[in-house]
Amino acid sequence: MPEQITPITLSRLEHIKADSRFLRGTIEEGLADPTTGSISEPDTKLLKFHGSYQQDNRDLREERRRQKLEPDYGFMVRIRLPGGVLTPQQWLDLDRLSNEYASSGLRITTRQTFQLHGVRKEHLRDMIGGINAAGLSTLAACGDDVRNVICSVNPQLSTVHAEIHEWAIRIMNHVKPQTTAYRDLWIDHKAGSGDDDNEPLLGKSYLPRKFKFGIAIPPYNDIDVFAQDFGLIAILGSDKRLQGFNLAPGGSMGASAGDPKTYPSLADLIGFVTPDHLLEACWHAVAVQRDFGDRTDRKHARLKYTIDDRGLQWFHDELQSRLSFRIEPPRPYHFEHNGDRLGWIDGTNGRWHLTLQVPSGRILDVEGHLRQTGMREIARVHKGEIRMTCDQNLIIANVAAEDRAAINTLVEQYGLDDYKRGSGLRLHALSCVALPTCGLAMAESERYLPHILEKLEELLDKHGLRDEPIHFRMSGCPNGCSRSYMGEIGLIGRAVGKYDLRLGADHIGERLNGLYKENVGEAAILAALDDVFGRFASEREVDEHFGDFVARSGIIDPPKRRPTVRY
Ligand code: SRM
Ligand code: SF4
Repeated sequence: MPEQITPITLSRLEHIKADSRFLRGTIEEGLADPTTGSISEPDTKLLKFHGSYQQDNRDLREERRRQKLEPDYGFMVRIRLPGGVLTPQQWLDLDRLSNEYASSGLRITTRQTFQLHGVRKEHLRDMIGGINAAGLSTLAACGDDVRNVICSVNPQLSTVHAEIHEWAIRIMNHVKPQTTAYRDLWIDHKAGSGDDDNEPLLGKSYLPRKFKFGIAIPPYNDIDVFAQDFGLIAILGSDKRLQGFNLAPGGSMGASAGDPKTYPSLADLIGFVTPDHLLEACWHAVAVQRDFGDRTDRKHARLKYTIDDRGLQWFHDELQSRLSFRIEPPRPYHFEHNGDRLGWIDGTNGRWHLTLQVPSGRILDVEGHLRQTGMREIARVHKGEIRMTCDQNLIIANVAAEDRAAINTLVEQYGLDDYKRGSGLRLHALSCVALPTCGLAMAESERYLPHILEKLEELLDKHGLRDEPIHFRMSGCPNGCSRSYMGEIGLIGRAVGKYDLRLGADHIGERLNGLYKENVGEAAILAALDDVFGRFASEREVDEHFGDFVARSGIIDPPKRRPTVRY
């Protein structure tokens, strides 16, 4: 009997990618078509690799449908910014581009970079071309490729931070797409044939799904290293010099509502590599996923599923078999927390760094609050750089002592000193974009945050918990873009006005939260938290964090901690 071979049914996107002539498709023609504000559906998939999503204003959908108008199309443009560092001039360039071509200012993302929303099709080239003219890029900010490589923003250890930032850039450059389509389309304004293109790592079908690297510098897990497809933990010696990196594959948050085959997961440790081996390890980690990731079902295509299906040991051995060196056992490290340290910090280089809290990362002038103008004025006088954090905040970094007063004046003048106000929970709150731009949103997030924070602060005041630094993360759907499964309190949108209330993640990014109330509205959320806050206030142990209390007291039985190897 001949052996039966089961044909593999590739997902439709695999065909679109493979036939795209290295991400060209018919984007050039679509941009030139003046009869619509949109591009074709296959091209919208390819456009993501170029750093842009076609969206439409969901607030206007119904009205435009009634008026028989096409949806109010606009494009979101995301910048690739490994390690999240801008010069003041680059800030001013982005600020100008946002005013000329975007609708809602600059939006700092949970991966240390920017999105600009509402760019019209006819301005997409001006926007992406302008970003490139500023010395930045959008290539691989979205799509089935290696996304923006993030790293710890740790001004206190500025020499190590600078070194790690360099590694983030090096990894990004080592694994990014090589297609000439990006230059052809956005800089030279032509389609190009792609005949001479080659993608030595990604191949012509690119990756099965997105792939995320992030580097943490203990004791601060300010990037949520275990939420990365491939987390890297910088290991420093007693002399504070970099020895190498622990490797932590298999994290990611995304899940689909009602589909138990999809779930958030934290990474586990498989070993340690020295700096000279890092790029080789990263390249082959991507290659393993390229070769073994599921190309038939996009909901099952992240590295976590490849690892869960085949085993962590299998992944280690497969990676090892491709490397020219031995992966060493993981080395000890210790994390203390996974949030930003707000306010002024004295750096080791004699310079000062000011971390500003930016609610939902939105830099926009609104009535009574001129954040965008304020940041523009700061960028005009600032001589250091501006760093973005994975908590959607920003750092005015490398300020000379004599320049602090001028920065302080502007911060106060434009009300950018949110970090001095508000509860501990407010200062540790993240929310994803959600409505009206996100096509996947099931509920509000960024727009709902101010309201729910006020309500939660009333409860915190009632229980004497105003200054308690509770990590609160909200997302408008189960994809978890605010890493909401890692909030000590997580709200995850399920329908308009309805959220899953999740509790019990730890304070250092090593344990996910668990479901407490499913698909509930605001009244039920507040009633539940009133009760749990009350118990926390009266029953907590000394210095016990909210998430740990909830887990210890049995209010919730959250998932096990990661990594499974403990130090
Ligand atoms: Fe995300 C899809 C926004 C970080 C998991 N994410 C989206 C899209 C593009 C919606 C879409 O596919 O149509 C959202 C655009 C909204 C809009 O209108 O702008 C979107 N994600 C964001 C941002 C802007 C949230 C924010 O408020 O800051 C973050 C941009 C990061 C960046 O600069 O690259 C963002 N997304 C994340 C993170 C957090 C992280 O990476 O640390 C996650 C969880 C980690 C992970 O990857 O699982 C995340 N986003 C997702 C998923 C779930 C993926 C999955 O494997 O299940 C989707 C849906 C998808 O890809 O199909 C998604
Ligand atoms: Fe959109 Fe969902 Fe991500 Fe929020 S979590 S930005 S609603 S995909």
